[in-house]
Amino acid sequence: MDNSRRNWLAKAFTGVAACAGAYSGLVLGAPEERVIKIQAKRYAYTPNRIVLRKNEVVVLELTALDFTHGFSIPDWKIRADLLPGLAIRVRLKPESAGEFDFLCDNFCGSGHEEMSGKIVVAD
Ligand SMILES: [Cu+2]
Repeated sequence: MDNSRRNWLAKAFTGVAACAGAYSGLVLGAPEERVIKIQAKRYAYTPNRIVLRKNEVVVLELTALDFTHGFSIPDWKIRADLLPGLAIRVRLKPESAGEFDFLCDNFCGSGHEEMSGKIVVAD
């Protein structure tokens, strides 16, 4: 995919996010993006270890089951609130290999501090 097409897709995706599903056909029509579903529930993400390839565009689709958990990747300055029952999509393109922690940054109870996971970016 060339860059202009990729940029177009990025814009289309932003529009979809803003329109709350009104153009859901466009999401389904966006090819080549791997969608990884993650569930958040006191006090864990499932899965909690996600392996990506460098420069791979992926969409994390996060769904909280029981509480408005947070989702934060501090190294990449990315965060989102995960409203219960709503699939929240976070688009990523990791540009360097390594291991990056993600964590819940909305206090959710006694196990909150352990609610975390790891994104492993392979070269
Ligand atoms: Cu939490």
